Amino acid sequence: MSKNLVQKILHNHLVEGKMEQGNPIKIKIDQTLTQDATGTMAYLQFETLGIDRVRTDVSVSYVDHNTLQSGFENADDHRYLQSVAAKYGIWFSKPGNGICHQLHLENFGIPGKTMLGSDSHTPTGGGIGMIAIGAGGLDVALAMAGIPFEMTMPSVVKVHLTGKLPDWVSAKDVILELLRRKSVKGGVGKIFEYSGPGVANLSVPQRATITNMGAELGATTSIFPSDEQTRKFLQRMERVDDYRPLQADDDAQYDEVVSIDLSELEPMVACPHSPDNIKKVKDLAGMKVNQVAIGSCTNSSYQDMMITSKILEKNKVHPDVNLGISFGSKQIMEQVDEEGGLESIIRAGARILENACGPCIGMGFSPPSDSACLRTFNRNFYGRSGTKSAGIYLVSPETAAVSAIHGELTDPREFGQYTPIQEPDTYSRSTSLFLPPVPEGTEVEVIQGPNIAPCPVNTPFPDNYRNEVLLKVEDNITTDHIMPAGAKILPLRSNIPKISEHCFEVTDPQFPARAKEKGGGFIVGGENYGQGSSREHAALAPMYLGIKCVIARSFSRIHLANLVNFGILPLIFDRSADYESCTQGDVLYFENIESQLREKKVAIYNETRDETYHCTALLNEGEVDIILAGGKLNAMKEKLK
Ligand code: MIC
Ligand code: SF4
Repeated sequence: MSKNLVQKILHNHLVEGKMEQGNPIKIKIDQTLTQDATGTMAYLQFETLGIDRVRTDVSVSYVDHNTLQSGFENADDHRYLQSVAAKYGIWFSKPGNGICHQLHLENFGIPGKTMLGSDSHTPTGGGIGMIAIGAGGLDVALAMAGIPFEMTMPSVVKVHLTGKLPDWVSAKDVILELLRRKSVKGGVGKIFEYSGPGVANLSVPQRATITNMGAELGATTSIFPSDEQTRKFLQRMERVDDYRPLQADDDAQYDEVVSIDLSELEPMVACPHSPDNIKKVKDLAGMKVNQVAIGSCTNSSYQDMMITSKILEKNKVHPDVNLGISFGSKQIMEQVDEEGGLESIIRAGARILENACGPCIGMGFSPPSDSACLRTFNRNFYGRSGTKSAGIYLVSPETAAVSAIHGELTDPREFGQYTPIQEPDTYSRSTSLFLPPVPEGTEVEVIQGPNIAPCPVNTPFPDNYRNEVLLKVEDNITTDHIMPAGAKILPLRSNIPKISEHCFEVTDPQFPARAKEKGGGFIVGGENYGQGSSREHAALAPMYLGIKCVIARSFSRIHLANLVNFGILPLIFDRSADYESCTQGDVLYFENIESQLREKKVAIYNETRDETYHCTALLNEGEVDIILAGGKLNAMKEKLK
């Protein structure tokens, strides 16, 4: 039977289950990726599994999120990560080397392989023809131990590309157009597979920009075929042996088709505070801009940086603008320098930031109050930049650089002659900040500093439970609302008791105190609850504060899995009216949870309003066992017994 590309790769990796949409399947994972902000918890959990060495083809631990080291906390995390990597046969990428997704694409990505990463933008690997999926740290820890990854078989959307991008229109504009059409929840339960004659006109880094930001659609992942562009990319990286061509069969079937004519696209902008709040740049042109940031895992490739450099050449950054540039990798920085591009950037008055996530996760470079800030990043959630009153606008590097010169949002097509960027035949391979796995059998001591607390474990789920609704929130609540990041909170990622004090800080700073006073309780959420990052801290912190159940109108994929992993019951209201009626402070009650969960239906009684809410538990048998055991680690230990 003919297959699409997703089906081909999943079929090659299928361990259990039937590949029919909505079915639970288990797949073999070839590669894993972690970053420092999720990595410490992932490795603490991995260590409890008692495995001597990772059981993947390749596992890489990157340090890119928290590189400020404003106290001992991060430096200790990095030392712990380095020692764990050495002990268990994992590659280690030192701080300063670059951003995990860009680095992985350049150094490890292989068409046709599967990858699980403890970061929601892991689908960047889809740019090189991988099935690359973001997940919580625990799932990545299990994958490193060789345990297949379980997921619900997604539907496959064909994105049929025709035409060629016009000058000044960028890969970023392709994904912004898709976000305009589909919204931040339009991709939940789906994989986006790109095809059509337009694909050949996009380079691997351009494709990676598109698959990276597929995460903003809520998609499980996105993927491009592997073709001549892929071969050229791998050749430039001196890895041509990793190339293999991969295409869908001609008569492959899809669940849905979307068509985009690249030649009709225009420069786009995602307005505050959501990546799907899309307008055309020309319709907002003239808006005063105070800060511009170019970089992040979405737009920090050689092409992105060189076009920035060409635009800045012989120009000056506007006096009212601060322009910050972060290169995706040390290799890209060196290559841009070799081509003379760094000089133009520096002379124009840009600030060169570290090769790391930096401002994308609020690690410095926060914009001023009430300002408008252009960023080539992927997320503009409320408060994420560190300045609640600032408006973050997501744009392409072309739009960002031209606007930085003008001091106002400018359609880059007005800039003049477009200089196409030619990639070098080979990159000056820069690998000095990569530490390869040490040979098996080498004695390595794992060093754990005082900020690194053990990962807390939940208690078995109660059969009957009565407590208050501690918080009710609206639609599209992000993990940045639930467990904010930024320079003050991120250093606490290895310490759940401490970081829990900041849970829901953006929405309701009293939440942690209230949760402690009431001994836990319920959270009520709207649609797409927990969208955004893969951070399992958004489940771990509520768990630590005693939350037993989140009842929402719908959930994002990764957060739902993280809630289950840590023994918090996710339930979906059957009727929207019940969400409307249920109020913060109401007392809720359920009983006989095990038998109700086995039926996938749970009745919640609201004592305060004398109402019964009928809810659905989207959990398979294995997941019910996990909830009842108080989380995945407990359930695994039960099984091992
Ligand atoms: C993000 O972009 O939100 C992050 C920070 O990279 C997160 C991971 C984290 O919170 O550590 C993600 O995307 O998963
Ligand atoms: Fe880093 Fe931002 Fe990419 Fe997350 S989205 S991995 S914070 S650059």
